[in-house]
Order: sequence, then C-alpha cells, then structure tokens
Amino acid sequence: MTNLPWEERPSGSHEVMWRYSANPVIPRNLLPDSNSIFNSAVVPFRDGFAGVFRCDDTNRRMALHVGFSKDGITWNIKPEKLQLEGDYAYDPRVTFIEDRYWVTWCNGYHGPTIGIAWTTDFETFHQMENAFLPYNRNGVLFPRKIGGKFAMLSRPSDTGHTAFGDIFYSETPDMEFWGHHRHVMAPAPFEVSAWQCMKIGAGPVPIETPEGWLLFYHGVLRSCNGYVYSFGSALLDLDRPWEVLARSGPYLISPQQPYECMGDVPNVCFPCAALHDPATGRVAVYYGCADTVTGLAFGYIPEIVEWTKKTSIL
Ligand code: BMA
Repeated sequence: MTNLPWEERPSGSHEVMWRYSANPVIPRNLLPDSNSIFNSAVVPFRDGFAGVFRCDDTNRRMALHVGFSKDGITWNIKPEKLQLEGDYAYDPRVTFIEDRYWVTWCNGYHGPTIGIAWTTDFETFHQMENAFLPYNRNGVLFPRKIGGKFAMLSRPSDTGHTAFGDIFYSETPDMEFWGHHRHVMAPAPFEVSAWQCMKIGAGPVPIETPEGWLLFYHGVLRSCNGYVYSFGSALLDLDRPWEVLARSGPYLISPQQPYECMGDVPNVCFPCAALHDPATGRVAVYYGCADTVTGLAFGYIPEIVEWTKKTSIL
C-alpha cells in the first residue's frame, strides 16, 4: 500500500513515533449532529480507504458510522448510523481476513461485550452473535487464522470505568463459538512502567512482522486528576500470540498536545487502527484524542520493533 497517509519524521526529532502536523484529522463536528468522532477504525478499500467510526451524537448516544476516503485524511462519513443489535456501539476495529472485512466493537448487551459483524462492501453488514459474555471491551481480531482458527484479543472488564484490565487471547473455528482462552499481558508494576500500571487493552489489529506480531496497545495510569491513556507496543509470538516476546517500558505516544489534553475526556490517546506499507515499513496509527477527535501518528515498523525490544520491561 503506497497511498497511506504519511509525513516524514520532523527534522531534529528523535521520537520513535511522531504526530501528523495537521492533527486532528477528523473534527468533532464533521457530522451535523456529532458531538465527537474518535476511537475509530480504517482499512484499505478499493482505490482508497473505508472506515467504521465511533460517532457520539448530541444526545451523547454512542453509535458506529461508515466513512470513505481517497487519502485517509479527508473523510466522508455517512450521517446515518449503522443499524446493529445492541444498546450502544463504540470503539470499533476493522480487519480484512481472507475474503471479507470483520468489524468488532464494544456492544451494549446487559453491559459492554464484544460485537462482531462482517461486510464485503461497507454497505451491508451481517451481525454475528456477540463473542463473549459481558463484560468485555477492546476485542481485536488478528488479520489471519492462527493454528487454523480465527483469533481475538480482548479485555474482560466491568460495567463502569473499570479500574483493572488484562489482555486475553481467544480462538474460534467459526466466529461464533469462542474458547481456548489464554492470558497475554497484565498491567505493568507501577515502579517499572507507570503509564500502563492500572489497565491495558489491545489497540489496532496486530501487524505481522518477522519478529512477531507487533501490537500497539493502550495503557492507563490513575493520576490524582483521573485516568491518563497512552499507548506503547509489544511483540507477540507468531504461532502462540499469548506469549509476549517484548513489551515497551516507555510509551510511544502520551497525551501532550492540546487536542489530546482537552476535550470531553482529557488526557486520552486511544489507538484503534493502523495502516501499513510492508515494502517501506511505514505505519500510520489512528488514535482517538481526548474522546473528542481523531489524530494520526507515524512511524517505521522496523524501528518500532527494535525500540520495543531495546526498551522491553520483560
Ligand atoms: C474507555 C473507553 C474508551 C474511552 C476511554 C477514555 O473505558 O470507554 O472509549 O476512550 O475509556 O474515556
């Protein structure tokens, strides 16, 4: 994929990942009645990109909307929400596996759990059964079968603003019956890596590299002023992804810019999607900023992999 949104590392910068200079790329009021558009997922589609966006409306109802873009930066988001079974829908991820696009999201069914649907055209969506019992969030599919099964990372939680959370792995032969649950990662000890010491959750669809699955994940610190969401990276074993090979001690991106520090929920950087170009190693990560707008950050996969190993806290 050569047409991914991209900007080179600013001269003089030593950051492993850097922000797009024109962030945020999606304003909160792109739709006539949107309060905020953030924590959203995009994939290559036809000669451009398609996405499933978290749009909270001005009733503050959470729903998913489809959008299309030629360049990954300027988006045409449909004003109609996706019709899905569930009390609410938020924090989508989209994965292409074999012959179709799979959407996972946090679906309201007696509390949050993981909804699943597939589409081939981003017009018609076929909703499956929820993957798990409530309560769960951050369901993220791998982009191919592993050991002959579809595989998902998720984060069991509670009904509220969960003050705990580990990442688990589950698999299924048919996208309906899930099992073989494995523990992947717990929050880090406070004195080792505090940005990820309260809870963690998978972000974008993992990226396959020769060194393992590159996983961007968010981590939460509880400060005296509330939760702070940053993101870092881990490498998971290609065949046994519940085995963590490396895990960054420092964060890659933490809330520092005004649009990340100010908004409906201050101090949140929450990644849900990544576009990458295997030939050049470039990666563009879409992340929700302050639960209000959507931003982009860039990096080179080989550099991020090396940095993850070099800074690993394992
Ligand atoms: C999490 C989810 C995310 C949100 C984050 C920060 O629990 O609700 O959608 O971005 O909190 O508010």
